[in-house]
Amino acid sequence: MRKFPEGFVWGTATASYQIEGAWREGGRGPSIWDTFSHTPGKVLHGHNGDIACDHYHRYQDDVRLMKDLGISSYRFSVAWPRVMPEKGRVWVKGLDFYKRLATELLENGIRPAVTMYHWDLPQWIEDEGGWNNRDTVSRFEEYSEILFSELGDLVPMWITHNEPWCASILGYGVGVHAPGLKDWRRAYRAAHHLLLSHGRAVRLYRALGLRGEIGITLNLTPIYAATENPEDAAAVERQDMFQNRWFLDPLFKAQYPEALFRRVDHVTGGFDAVKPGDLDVIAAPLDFLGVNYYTRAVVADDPSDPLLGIRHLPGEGPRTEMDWEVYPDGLYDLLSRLRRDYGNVPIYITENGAAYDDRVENGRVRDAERVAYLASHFEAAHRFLEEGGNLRGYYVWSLMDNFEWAFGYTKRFGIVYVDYDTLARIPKDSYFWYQRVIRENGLVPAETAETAR
Ligand code: IFM
Repeated sequence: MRKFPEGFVWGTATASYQIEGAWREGGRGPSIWDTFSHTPGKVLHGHNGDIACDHYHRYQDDVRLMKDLGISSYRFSVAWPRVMPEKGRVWVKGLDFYKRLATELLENGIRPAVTMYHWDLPQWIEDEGGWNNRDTVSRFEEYSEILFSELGDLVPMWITHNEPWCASILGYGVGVHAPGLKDWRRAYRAAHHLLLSHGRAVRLYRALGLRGEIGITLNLTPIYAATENPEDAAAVERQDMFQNRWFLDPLFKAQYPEALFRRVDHVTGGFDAVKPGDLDVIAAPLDFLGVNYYTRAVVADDPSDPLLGIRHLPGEGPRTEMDWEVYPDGLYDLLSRLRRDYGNVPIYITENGAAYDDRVENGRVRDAERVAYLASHFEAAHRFLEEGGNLRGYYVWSLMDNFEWAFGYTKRFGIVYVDYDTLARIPKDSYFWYQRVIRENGLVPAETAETAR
C-alpha cells in the first residue's frame, strides 16, 4: 500500500453559514447570505441557512463523529456577524461558541483550523459598500484582531479567506452569490480589497507574535486547451489569468497579471483600486497556501464572448451531481504547476470532494462514486508527494451534507448524510472508507469501501 508521510494531516472541512443554523441566536446579526437566501428567487427552492445542519447545537455530536473518523484536524469558519453583529458593536461573547468548539476538538485530539471569512459578511458592512468599499479592509482587520486575541491560544492554523475569487466574482460580478450584484467594476475592487485585507491580517498575526500558521485558501482550476491551435492556447492563458493568476500573482509575486486588466477594461471601466504599497502588503510571506480543487476547465478561443473571448467545453470524464468533470490528473497538474511557478510553498488541500445523489437504503448510504472520486484524488496527491512536493495535508469537503449556496440543500457533498427532516447524521460508506485511509495513513483501495464499515 502506498503510504503518506508521517504526520500528514487528514481532515474534513465545513463553513459557518453552511452548517451552523442558529441564525438569530447568541447575539448574531444578519449576514449577506441571510438577506440573499431570504430574497425569493436567489436560492433554489427558497432554501436558507436558518437551521442548516443545526451544528450550533449539535457540535458535540459532530466532534464525536470526527473523533471516530480519526481526523487530526477540522477546518471550520467563524461567522463574522456573530462577532460584529451591527455597526459600532463588537460582541466578543459571539465567540463563545467557537471557544467551546475549539476546546472540544482539542480535548479529542483534533487541531482546529479556522477560516476567518467564508462569505458571511455582516449585512451592515455590505450596507456601507461591502468589499467594494476600501473601509471594509479596516473592518476585517478589527475583526482579525478580535479573533487572534480571543482564539489565538486555541487555534494553531488560520485561513484568512476562503476562495476570494468566488466572494468577489460570483458575489459582485455574476450575482449568483450574495450580495448578488452584477457589476464588474465592483467585482474587481472587491477582489483587491479581499486580498488587501488578507495581507493586513497576516501582518497583524505576525506583529502579535502568535505561533501558529497563517495562509489563505484559493479555488484553483487547471485550464486545458480544446485543441492544439495557437488561438486556443492563448485562450488558456486568458482563462488562467482570470481564474488563477489574478490571485496567485499578487500573493506570491506582488504583481497583478496586467494583461488581464487591460483585456477587461471595457467592462470594469479601468481598475482603480490599487494604491501604492498595497501589493507589498498582499504579498506578506505565508506559512502555507490552501488549495481547493474540484475539477478542471477546457477552453477554446471564442471572439464572440465579450469578457475573455473564451468558450468552455465539457471534458470527457464522468460528471458529479454539480455537473463538474471528475479529473484527478488536474489535481496533480495543478500542484506541480504551483511548485514550478510559485516555489515549493507548503500546501494543504483545504477542500476536495464531490456531490452525488445519495440515498439512504436500510440505514446505509452506498456512495461508491464518492469513494472512487476521493481515492483517485488521493492518488494524484500521493504522486505529487512522491516527486518531493510540499503537501502537508488534505481536508475532505465536506464532513456532512450542507447548504450548498445557490443550490440550497440539493447537492450533497458530505461523507456523513444529513436527514434534513430529523437532522439525524448517517455516516456514508465513504466515511468508513476514509476512516481506514486515515488509520493506515495510506491509499486503501476504493473497492474495499463495500466492507469498510
Ligand atoms: O460548498 C463549497 C464551499 O463553501 C466552497 N468551496 C466549494 C464547495 C463546493 O461547491
